[in-house]
Amino acid sequence: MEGVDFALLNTVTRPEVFEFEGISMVHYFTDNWEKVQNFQARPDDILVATYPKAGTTWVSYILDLLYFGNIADERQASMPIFMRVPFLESIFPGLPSGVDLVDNLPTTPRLIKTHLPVQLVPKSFWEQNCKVVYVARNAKDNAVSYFHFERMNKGQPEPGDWNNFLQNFMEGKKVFGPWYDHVCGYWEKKQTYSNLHYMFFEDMVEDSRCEVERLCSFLGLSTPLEERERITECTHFDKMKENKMTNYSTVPTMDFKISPFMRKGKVGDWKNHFTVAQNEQFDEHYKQRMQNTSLQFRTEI
Ligand code: PPS
Repeated sequence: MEGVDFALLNTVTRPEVFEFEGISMVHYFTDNWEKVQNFQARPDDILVATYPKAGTTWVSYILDLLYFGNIADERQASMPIFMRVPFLESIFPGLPSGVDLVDNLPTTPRLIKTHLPVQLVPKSFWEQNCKVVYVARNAKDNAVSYFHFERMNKGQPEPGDWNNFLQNFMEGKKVFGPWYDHVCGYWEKKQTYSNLHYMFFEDMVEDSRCEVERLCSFLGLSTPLEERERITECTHFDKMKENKMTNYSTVPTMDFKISPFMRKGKVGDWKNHFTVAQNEQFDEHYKQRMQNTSLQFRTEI
């Protein structure tokens, strides 16, 4: 992989969590802060924003194929998704920073990933009226996926055991802050910023064909039906799990023996993790945290 120093990337160690700009963060997402905040977006940039583990990679790959699927070069075969859709605020040893990757993207539009909560997104995205695709996932499955990701990824803080993780998740102490504020923040933004397309992971699992069509309509693309069908197939969980360019198997900080990046891709896996007591406590807390929003999630389909 061009621009990647695997020996250095292998030196990544589990970071400590600290309070930063009002949310929990680790230094891999704050060390480049000035450049991130001063990032100059272009009007045709497309921002894929999510809370971690909500379906970022899935939607990033759909967008990549919609825009660049027909380019007959080595890109699809040799450039992993995290290089094609750079993670703006990231700065890991051995990898170019997200900002540098975006600045060196050879293609237009630039597809850019962020996990920043809405209030920390660099201002230029709003000033340039960029299109923003936000993907949200129900809190219970999102928490389970995040827990397994922290277990397998040295670039993440120690998750503790499941109960410990869940308490921290509810208290908003996970990296990128409280899930509740993240999903509600973008939902509020959508009310005044019309270039924001709000999607749900559950809708994608239920009917990804329809979600691809909605994405095209938001993006103003007239992608033919056969091409949309092909993209829907290529981005199926099983295909993406097999595909080295989308399954993160090239990233040495991740230990797939502990848990693969493409783990289950399901709605409702939380039922295999939450005890009855945890579920009751979570539901009660959720009601309070989400009482002032019209945003609704499905925890099963
Ligand atoms: S990250 O690290 O924040 O960018 O992770 P992210 O891509 O947002 O989320 C990873 C979870 O999304 C699932 N996934 C999919 N599910 C269904 N279909 C497809 N095509 C797909 N691609 C990714 C992935 O398996 C993770 O969820 P879990 O529940 O852990 O399996």
